[in-house]
Amino acid sequence: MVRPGAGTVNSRGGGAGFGVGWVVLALGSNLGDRARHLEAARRGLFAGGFRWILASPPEQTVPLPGSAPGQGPYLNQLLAARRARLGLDPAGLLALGQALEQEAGRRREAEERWGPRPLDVDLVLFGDLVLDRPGLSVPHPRFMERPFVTGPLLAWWPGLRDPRTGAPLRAGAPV
Ligand code: A4P
Ligand code: MG
Repeated sequence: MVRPGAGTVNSRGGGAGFGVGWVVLALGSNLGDRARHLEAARRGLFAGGFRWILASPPEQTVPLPGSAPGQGPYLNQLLAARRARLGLDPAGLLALGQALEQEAGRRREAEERWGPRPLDVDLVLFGDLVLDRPGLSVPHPRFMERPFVTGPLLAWWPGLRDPRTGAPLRAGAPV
């Protein structure tokens, strides 16, 4: 059984199509005590209404091509919560993630594009919702390209498709 906020568990979410009832966030950190930043984010998200019950093991990843040069490796992790138990809409969830980024010491206005950061919280999927408004696109526009995102998603929901295009996710998709 998963103990939300208290550690990480690699659980299976269910079969094909199961993903529509779930909301998925991706965490990333490559500055400071990365594991501590992720842990604080897990706790803060849960306390803020994102009652996650699935968490992938934190994975060390090299900066994606296009990232600012000279930065260290990331710790990335995925969290998933039941959409029906979520006390937040997509904008509220983005705001919660950004507040936690700030608490971790992130100062977005002083950053270079794709520079190092203590915490990044990305809204990856909100069930099968497709949303494009200024400052918020769901699904996250680049989630299909990132193996550290598609890998855990496929482990939880084999057969999951991109809600935007209907394309099936592929493990080890190109970065
Ligand atoms: N925004 C729009 N949609 C979303 C969404 N679904 N989730 C807006 C989160 N934010 C969303 O994000 C820029 C703007 O995107 C925000 O104002 C928000 O309103 P940001 O967090 O300020 O900056 P960012 O994260 O650097 O920008 P971006 O373009 O979202 O970058 P990504 O795609 O998050 O990639 N390498 C490794 N190994 N691991 C990583 O996690 N992450 C990045 C950043 C680069 N290289 C990486 C990793
Ligand atoms: Mg981001």
